[in-house]
Amino acid sequence: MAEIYKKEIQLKDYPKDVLLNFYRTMVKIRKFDENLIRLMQEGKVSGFYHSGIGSEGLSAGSIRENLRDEDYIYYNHRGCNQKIAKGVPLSKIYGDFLGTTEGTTKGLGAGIVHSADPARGVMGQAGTIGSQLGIGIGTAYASKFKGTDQVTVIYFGDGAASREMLHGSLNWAGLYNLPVIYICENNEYAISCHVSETHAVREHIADWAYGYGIPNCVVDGNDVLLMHEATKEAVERAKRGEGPTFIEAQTFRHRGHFEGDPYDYVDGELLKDWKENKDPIRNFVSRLLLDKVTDEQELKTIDQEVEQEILEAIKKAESAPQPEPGRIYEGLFA
Ligand SMILES: Cc1ncc(C[n+]2csc(CCOP(=O)(O)OP(=O)(O)O)c2C)c(N)n1
Repeated sequence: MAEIYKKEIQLKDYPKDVLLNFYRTMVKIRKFDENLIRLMQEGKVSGFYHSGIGSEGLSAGSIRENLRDEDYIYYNHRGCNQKIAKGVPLSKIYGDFLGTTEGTTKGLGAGIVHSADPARGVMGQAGTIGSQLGIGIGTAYASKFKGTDQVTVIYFGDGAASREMLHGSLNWAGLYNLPVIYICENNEYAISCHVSETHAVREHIADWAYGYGIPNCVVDGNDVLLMHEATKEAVERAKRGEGPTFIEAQTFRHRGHFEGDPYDYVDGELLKDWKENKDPIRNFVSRLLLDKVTDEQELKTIDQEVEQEILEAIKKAESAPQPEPGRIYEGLFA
């Protein structure tokens, strides 16, 4: 059944700029999120927001050094992490939340689940949990049909994995040997239901892939480099024409299901342990400093640069106009 992905990783095997790029991406994701929550508290952004704080390593590691603009991703509803790692400009993501014309949807106010940036391979999500498992098969099939080396990566949660769409998707991917990578962001909870309450699978969610003949593994999703290595192998396999891979990445969310969820169904000590001992950014910093790849001053400079970039992005998004009423008819075919 599913193996736990293990690999001895030496920091010296990576160029310094790549390592710092992983750090910068994770910090960008976290600060984006913190600032969006601030905008919500200031009453500038309304609606549900599903924070991705705690899972930055998973997205930065799998996407940053592995995927090109022409590779496709389907994000999940905690997917600002993935959009940022794929390079969608921050002002465009903020613009979607603020409902201004700077957004990827040019003012339709898409929020987290309906923004898309096809030029960067960000194909969006879908209205219901797990639907992306079905539509992602479309781009994967198209790449195979056209003979390109484009890879499709589909992100989804443990809750989404309990839906039937996963099985139809895996069957097609296995049957047609499609260049698709499944990344299950297993943060243990679907709203307030623990994964053990929603899955009949024997041990790991990745075990299901085994039944469809798809190579699979379970990986520590909070270790940015392990995540990078596991996904890199999957991308190479897909490009060699060897078909799909299923990666179950283990992580935990630091905040409730959505902003406003009291999150009282999780034991306080357990949450404290994830925050203090398994935080992807904190642990990566310790490693970088221990191996003397960088120093605190250099990391602080990156933090300040990212903070500045965030504030400029918010300003750009906020100062863009609201759409004209005619926007609603653009791109409408009926
Ligand atoms: C078909 C469907 N059922 C229920 C919902 C409501 N819903 C939104 S998020 C969510 C939980 C998803 O859990 P998971 O996939 O584990 O992702 P996580 O929130 O843990 O990141 C549910 C049930 C929905 N959007 N679509």
